Amino acid sequence: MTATTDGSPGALEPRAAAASETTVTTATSTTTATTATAPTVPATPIGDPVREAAEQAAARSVEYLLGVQDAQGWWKGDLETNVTMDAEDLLLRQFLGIQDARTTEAAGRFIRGEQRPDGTWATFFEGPGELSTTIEAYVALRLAGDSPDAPHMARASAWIRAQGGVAASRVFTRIWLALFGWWKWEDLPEMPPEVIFFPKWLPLNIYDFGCWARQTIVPLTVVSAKRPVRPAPFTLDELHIDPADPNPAKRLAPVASWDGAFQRLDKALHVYHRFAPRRLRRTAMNAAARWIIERQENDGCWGGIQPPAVYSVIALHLLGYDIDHPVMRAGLASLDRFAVWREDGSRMIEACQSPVWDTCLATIALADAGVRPDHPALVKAAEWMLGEEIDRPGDWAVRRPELAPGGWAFEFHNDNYPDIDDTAEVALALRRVSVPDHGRLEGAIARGVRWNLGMQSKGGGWGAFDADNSSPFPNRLPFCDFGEVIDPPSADVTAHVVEMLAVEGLARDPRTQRGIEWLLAEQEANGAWFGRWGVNYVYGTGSVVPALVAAGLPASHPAIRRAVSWLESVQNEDGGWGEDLRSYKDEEWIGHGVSTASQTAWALLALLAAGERENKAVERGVSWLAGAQGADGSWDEPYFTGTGFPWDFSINYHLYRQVFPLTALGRYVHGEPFAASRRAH
Ligand code: R01
Repeated sequence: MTATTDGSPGALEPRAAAASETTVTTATSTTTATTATAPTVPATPIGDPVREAAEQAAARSVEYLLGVQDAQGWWKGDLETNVTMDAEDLLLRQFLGIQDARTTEAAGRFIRGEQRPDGTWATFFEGPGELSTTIEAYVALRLAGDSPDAPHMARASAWIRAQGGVAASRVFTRIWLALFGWWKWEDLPEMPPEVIFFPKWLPLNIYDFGCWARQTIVPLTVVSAKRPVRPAPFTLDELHIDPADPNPAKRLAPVASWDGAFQRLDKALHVYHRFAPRRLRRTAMNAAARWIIERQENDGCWGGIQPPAVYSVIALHLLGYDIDHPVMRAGLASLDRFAVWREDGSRMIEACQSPVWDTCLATIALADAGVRPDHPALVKAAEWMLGEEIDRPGDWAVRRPELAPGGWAFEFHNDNYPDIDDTAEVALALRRVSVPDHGRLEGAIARGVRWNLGMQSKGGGWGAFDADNSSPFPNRLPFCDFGEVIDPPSADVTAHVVEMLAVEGLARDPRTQRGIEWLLAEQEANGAWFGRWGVNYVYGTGSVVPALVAAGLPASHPAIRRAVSWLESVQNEDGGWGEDLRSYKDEEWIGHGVSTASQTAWALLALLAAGERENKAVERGVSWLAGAQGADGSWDEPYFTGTGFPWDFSINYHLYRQVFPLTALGRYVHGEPFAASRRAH
């Protein structure tokens, strides 16, 4: 895929005419690609306009998707999040003294372009202004030279003050400001580097944190112990309600409450900061440095995600690694690879990159659309995925020391953190492809199955990266006021694993059965499942129903019926489905929002799996997808339908709008994958 984005966020305009005005592109590659058997669905009845529209839309989508595959076999859509990525990148460069005019100017252009008329920045399309994001964006623009008196800046600072100013922003934001003396280190929660010595059975040891938080917190313990202050190029009085008293005292919670107890623990840690034995501190910081360096990936990054890379580079720098040290050089070079340079001269930072995830989902979509298992594009994709298998232990082995490796991560480089979701979906994708080296493919799937089985949590569900990562304590720390810091089992990941195990013939295995029980217990009163990594109940339900059916639950099962009724009840007038991100905060929005391509597809996947192919709701959904498709076979989707952390961190995966509709249309036209083998069981 090119390094530019298609992300001109405009309203999603269903292009109703597209399906009828264009006849099927009968380019040779499409014709050969889509020649496939359709064992479960009869041939097109004459004059079935919905089916014809679905076939044409799928054919165009196949063509589009094949056209954006990389020559090496992978797919990767841009991963759009919010401007804190861009702001923190500029703040890092300022802190290290490595700013360059071209980068600053392009990042400033991007940040400016994301500001809304009210002066704020949001964390997702059409979202509300968000205080910490707006502060970080404002500071970054000041670094880029924008005057505090410029109208767009004055609007932002007035809004920031009206929201409580810097004092009301999150811990990460105030840490960034403390690095330049714009906030006092003393006025931040403590996170001592000595936590690195906590044994793995002690509450609040680093392996009790989700891996993304762990990789962020370990370097930040070094930074907050060092309390560095670099001279600020300007003051930021305009971001405080009262610059003379930037941190008005807050009332403590009662001693007998969890909050009160952790607030007092934090006070004790502030005292400890002053009296910590110097040698213990130094040993702890050296241990942290070793921990960080051991986890640096071959490409120089950490965990394939941007925030840990930024903080690791700062921490190592504070411990004496200068800019020219190989570890630092590689780390800084890796940060440049998170940048997407766009056609308008702006530069967007991706929080991470999703090639493995996008490639397995695209492979499944093409296979569902009838592309032959030995089609060169699928073979190439499968061979690339096979090369991405991770064959060594990572942090996950702390909780599962006996388990043999064998899984996939989400990104290009993240060998220390394969995840259960990617492993399940890659196995499902590989199962759809025939490669010349059959044994290699079977071996990789078998190792992935075994690893996923070994990563099951105690209660029967699966988390994303770790087993049994459900401690209640990390969330209580005053330091942890943003996003998720633990990785407990979720319905969407558990569903993907159950589906994969069922397809691998393990539906009757007691471990799969425990996963099914866990899923059934997680269904909410409305009949839907919560979406941890996708927005929201439509994603959860679209993941769970196909899994339960694949595992042998009859479509008549009460849990499936309740899910079907719920989906029917939230379908939009236009025939599509949409669920606003506000559903994470406000029950009114559950199941409701502007129709989007990915969410409409998720609803259809559930309904089709539940045997509802003849349901009018399905016909209307399929028609919506066909009508919303562009002439080039792609869909547009300004709305964010991916979840990093519910509400706090949202993701617009630019390939979701292409792969999920194709899967849904393909299954509508050709029937459910594996339906025949399921009947045979
Ligand atoms: C972040 C942050 O930027 C970030 C970036 C990516 C993720 C988590 C999980 C997966 C894999 C992929 C990416 N799958 C389970 C997803 C499937 C759909 C998470 C966070 C922001 C703030 C902090 C991510 Br603190 C730390 C990291």
